[in-house]
Amino acid sequence: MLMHTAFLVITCIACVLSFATYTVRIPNGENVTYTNCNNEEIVWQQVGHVANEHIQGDPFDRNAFGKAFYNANRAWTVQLCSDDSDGDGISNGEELGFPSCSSSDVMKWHTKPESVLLTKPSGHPGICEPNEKTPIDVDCDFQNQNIPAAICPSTATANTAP
Ligand SMILES: [Ca+2]
Repeated sequence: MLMHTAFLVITCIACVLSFATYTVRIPNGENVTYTNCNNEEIVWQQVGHVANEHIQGDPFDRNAFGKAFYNANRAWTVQLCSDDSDGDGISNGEELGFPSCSSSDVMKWHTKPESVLLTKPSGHPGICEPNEKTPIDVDCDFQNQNIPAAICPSTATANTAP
């Protein structure tokens, strides 16, 4: 039992450390927030995951941005910057406050990050946040169905109605 508990503690510490490592691999990784249904702004440092120790859900489950980041070999790339992983009509770069997705800016960010002027993140790159740019055929409630913190009570009621 003691060995089992020790293993879980070590695994959990390793998990938190790896989240922290990935956070610094994307621009503004420590400054991303999400405004929930109750109009509360939540700091969301494990940007690629659907939850963390402060947000309900499975912290090992990746959101759309987390899956894209994983597929990009866990690196900030021109493609990852340009893509709109959560489908809400705003690119990952725009949501993270990255000035442009040009190869020169992405390269500068890797070699001399302080030389790239980031703005405040405008949204969360892994949560579909409906806005005027969201394509009409995108259903953010459907896109966010695996992200407990992004499911609003009214949506849950609507989904369970006969
Ligand atoms: Ca978003």
